[in-house]
Amino acid sequence: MTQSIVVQVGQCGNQVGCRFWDLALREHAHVNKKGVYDEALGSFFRNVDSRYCHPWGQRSTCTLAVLVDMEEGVVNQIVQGPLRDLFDTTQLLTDVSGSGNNWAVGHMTYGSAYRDQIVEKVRRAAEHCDCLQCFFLIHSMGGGTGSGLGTRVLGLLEEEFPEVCRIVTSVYPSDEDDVITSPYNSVLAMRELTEHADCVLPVENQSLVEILTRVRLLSRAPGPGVKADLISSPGGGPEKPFDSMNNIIANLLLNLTSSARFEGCLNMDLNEISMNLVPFPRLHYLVPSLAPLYSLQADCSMAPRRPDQMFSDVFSKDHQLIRADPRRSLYLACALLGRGDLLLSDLRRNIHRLRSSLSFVSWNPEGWKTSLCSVAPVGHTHSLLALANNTCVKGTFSALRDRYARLYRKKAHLHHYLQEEGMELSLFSQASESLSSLIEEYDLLDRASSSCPHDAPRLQIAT
Ligand SMILES: Nc1nc2c(ncn2[C@@H]2O[C@H](COP(=O)(O)OP(=O)(O)O)[C@@H](O)[C@H]2O)c(=O)[nH]1
Ligand SMILES: [Mg+2]
Repeated sequence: MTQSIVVQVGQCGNQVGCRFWDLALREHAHVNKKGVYDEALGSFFRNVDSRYCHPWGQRSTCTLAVLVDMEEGVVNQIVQGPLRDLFDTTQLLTDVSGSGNNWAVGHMTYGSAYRDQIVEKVRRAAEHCDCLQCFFLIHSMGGGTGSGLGTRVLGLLEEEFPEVCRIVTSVYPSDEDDVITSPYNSVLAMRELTEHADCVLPVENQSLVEILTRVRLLSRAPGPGVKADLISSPGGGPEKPFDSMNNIIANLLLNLTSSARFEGCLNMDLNEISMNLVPFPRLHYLVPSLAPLYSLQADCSMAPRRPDQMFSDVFSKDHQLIRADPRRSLYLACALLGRGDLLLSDLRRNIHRLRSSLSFVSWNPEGWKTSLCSVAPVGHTHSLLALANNTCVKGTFSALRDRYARLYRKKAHLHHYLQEEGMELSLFSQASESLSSLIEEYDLLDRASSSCPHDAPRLQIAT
């Protein structure tokens, strides 16, 4: 039995993480009605002697998680809320003043101050594992703690546990983000992700906002309205601003981890994701798309999606969790992770049906990785997650580089960063060069593919 440890850093990381735990417990409670600790829980939870009962019925269960934030508010809410008994209080780490939207404060100042405590907490979580397979880091790119300290934690995980796979869920800021310095924080964090992660699942807040806007339009259509139980905050209570967005990200994580948590006829180990989808070490950004997506939030006056519709959905622009259209760009590889009543024949038929409309690199035309988990998400009969290693991701990166360049040209706000010990101007130029060369690597693949069309007709040789 293998285990994974979730490290959630900063406000966004902790809020998304808690949504994941809440929904994961619901799924386990749905399958295991007795509410006792069972093997399926063992990949992300551990068994503890507890008198308490969690909101969805499980007793004696504690997450394999480390919660880090440099202000207290979010973590305090979690430990006072309905999920409080899920977290071992020795696995929490907070400070009071926060990182002030400054990557350098998180990465350099708090990173140095809390290095040993963080390593100690991760080691303690690792001691509960028979075979530690994977770290899941959850954070945002635009703030200070998740972005700065989160990426410092990523480097520490690599140093201390080099053999354990590091999968990062990174939330990219929207255009109207209220953090003015978010382009700096994101570009500085990008270099760390590119160098130290095995896989990164980028999620753009702007894309989530657009999905939710469409959901709202749909739910105004005749029908009973938005499904309250799926958008409420963890364990009940009033909805908070990011709840609906975090619900989508948590569902991405649920689908991703379902094979590790439940049985299936075609299981995928988490470390197979990077092995199969990442042909070059730096090009490890996997664009996620989910189906059903709209009925996660909207009411089911929307008919459930049939399996073949879901397969079309995950390749459509409207279902991507970043703003991109993978059908118009080049695939290096693609994973399809199905859940519920999907069959192997559904996978095969749909890959066969769709492959001619997608372009794959010429040296990996059959770059598909598939898995099936028999347990569907609660309230659905099936679901599908696609992870695309696709050059379309460079659009998000180019937009970020442009926003960064606008600030950097005027050297605006730089003094806040440079006053932190360990922070140097050269780190800015190295980070922006790293991002530019990443974009260039995707560009090169695109150019190579357009200069050598796979299906170019061959010359007929007269005989
Ligand atoms: N999707 C999502 N984005 C968030 C959440 N909280 C903050 N953000 C975004 O994350 C960025 C700020 O990072 P935050 O996590 O608040 O900062 P930190 O606490 O210093 O890591 C901004 O782009 C926010 O819009 C959240 O719960 N969900
Ligand atoms: Mg914060």
